[in-house]
Amino acid sequence: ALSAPTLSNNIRGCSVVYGDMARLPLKVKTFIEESVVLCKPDKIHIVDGSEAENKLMLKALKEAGAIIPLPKYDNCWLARTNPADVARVESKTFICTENREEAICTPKAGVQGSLGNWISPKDYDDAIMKRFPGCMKGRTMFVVPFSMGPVGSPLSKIGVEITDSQYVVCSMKIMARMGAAVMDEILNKNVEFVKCLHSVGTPENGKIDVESWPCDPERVIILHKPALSEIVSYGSGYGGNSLLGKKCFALRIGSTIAQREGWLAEHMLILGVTCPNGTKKYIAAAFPSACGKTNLAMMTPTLPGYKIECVGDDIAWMKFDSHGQLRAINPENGFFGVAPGTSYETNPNAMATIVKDTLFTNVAMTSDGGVFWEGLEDTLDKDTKITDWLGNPWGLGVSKTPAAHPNSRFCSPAEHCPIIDPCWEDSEGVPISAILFGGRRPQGVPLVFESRNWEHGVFIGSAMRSETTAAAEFKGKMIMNDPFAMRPFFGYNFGNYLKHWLSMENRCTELGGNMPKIFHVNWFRKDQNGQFMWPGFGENSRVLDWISNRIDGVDCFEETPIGLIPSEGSLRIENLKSQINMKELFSIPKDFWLKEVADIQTYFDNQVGSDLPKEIQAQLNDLKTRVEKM
Ligand code: GTP
Ligand code: SPV
Ligand code: MN
Repeated sequence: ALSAPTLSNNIRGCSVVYGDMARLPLKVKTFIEESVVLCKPDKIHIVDGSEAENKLMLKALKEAGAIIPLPKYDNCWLARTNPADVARVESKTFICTENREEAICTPKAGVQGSLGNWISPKDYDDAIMKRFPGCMKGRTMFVVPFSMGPVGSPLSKIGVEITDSQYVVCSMKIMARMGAAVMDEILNKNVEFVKCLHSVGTPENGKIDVESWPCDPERVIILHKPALSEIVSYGSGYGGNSLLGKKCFALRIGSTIAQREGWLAEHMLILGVTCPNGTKKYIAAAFPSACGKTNLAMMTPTLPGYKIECVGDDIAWMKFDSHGQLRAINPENGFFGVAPGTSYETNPNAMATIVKDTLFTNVAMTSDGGVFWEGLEDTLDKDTKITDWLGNPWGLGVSKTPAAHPNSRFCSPAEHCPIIDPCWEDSEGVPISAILFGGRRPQGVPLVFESRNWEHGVFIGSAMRSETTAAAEFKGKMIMNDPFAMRPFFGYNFGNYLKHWLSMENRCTELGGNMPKIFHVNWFRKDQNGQFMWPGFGENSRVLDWISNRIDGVDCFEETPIGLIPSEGSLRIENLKSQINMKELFSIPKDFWLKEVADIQTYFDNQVGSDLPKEIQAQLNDLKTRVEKM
């Protein structure tokens, strides 16, 4: 049942139209008071996370034309954003510290830094005062208590997001544990929480371009102040900009907490792989945005006898336990996955997940009340009409523009995934045996190679590069450095982040544990005709098979200058649907790697400078020597 409306209650003269004032922890009340004074909302709604409340909010969103029902499925909805608000905005994302060096590396003179943006405390305050005063006039302010990680788990962390977007509230219900149980946790245990303030904003001229999706793209800004555990986000309603538990908290603020407390907050999927002999291992993998984490995490293996189970598809919090075993939790509660490319062939488990309780954003719609995007062409029959993500009629083979935005997403509860791991909510986390790095490398980089040791593995993470995708604001395809797939998400100086990663080895050894092995994978190598050389998706189980053997210490590798690759015949390629040129797929062209080494050196010199740990420079020097000897 709904809690009784508490109309007599108000906070700083603003009436609380929903929620229990009596159960409000003092610190939360203070946060609401400050936000009310600043944003001047009409009303306050304290979110309890109940199903009844969720229904009311979805109904209100539907009546406002902000979401469209998808009657083909069960409780599924489509939101169309303002076309100017479709992805994260790295260039407008800032970390605020007293000293610049705490937050970012010092780039070489005359070079634009690309490892995060720093903002001074004064400019931080100014940025807020230029945007927030009165920004919620005419709107309701929602107060969303949420937990990253299961409520009450020792590894979990709590946040309170204040937002003027019902879309955000409904998405947060899927993506995080939220509501009254979390508020009680704050009240009863007096725990600290991350203060998250979000407004979709109001443009300076007061004119909202797209009534159903208010935002202020001109003045969008995403601010983080780790010292005060504070996040302030203005002007965008889109995923990573507005669901503040995700990238802002679990990665940016999270990485600063992790550094302080001696653990790792990473942009990684977590999967369990069971081998034909019944043994099970867990693997974490960092690939840049839209480079295959969700797909690997939910993979249907083609190799007989293998089983994959999903713990998480985007974020891992990892910590060594008292025995020196690295353990990981997925702090999230749902998937905010890339829609295009998801299909019954590539990811049947995702397809089964998204037909219930899912909030889609910027996908295309079918005339029978379903969804459509690039990759689902086979599901269409002749009479189905399609409306593209902008709301215009769209014809297969006729229209020149994509039906769905390339960064369109599904937002679904993790518990609906048919292969969700039985241990996915275990509070102690799952034991991690290997860490994978990877990216979109059309040239030069083999399907898989293993690092020589931990330090070499950390170097491989630091030198990661990948073709840009639609997940960020960059236009056109170019190869960009994306160390640890964390470039947009570092909460502190990348040089110190590397030192933190290097320090993990001592931490583990002192506890008597074994370090996980580190690998690099590349599903995206292309041949001379621009075709992918490796079929990917379920066939990636063949790579996991080799990795699993390596974890078990099987002697199935060959040394190369860049690391260990499968020895002849050790990567199982039987029964592949198409012929693979294994020689090409694993070739390590000397010219390419000489240039790669030079490019990495330039990158380190330009972007990391004196913050680069000497161990990492030494690894690059060694690689250079080995490649030169080829
Ligand atoms: P974020 O949610 O942005 O962090 O992305 P992600 O890393 O989870 O990416 P996701 O798995 O959603 O994949 C993004 C795109 O890569 C989709 O269009 C997929 O179809 C494509 N993709 C994923 N795995 C493979 C693969 O093994 N081979 C090929 N060729 N494409 C893949
Ligand atoms: C990513 O871009 O890495 C995502 C989507 O996972 S968003 O939450 O929008 O950042
Ligand atoms: Mn991501």
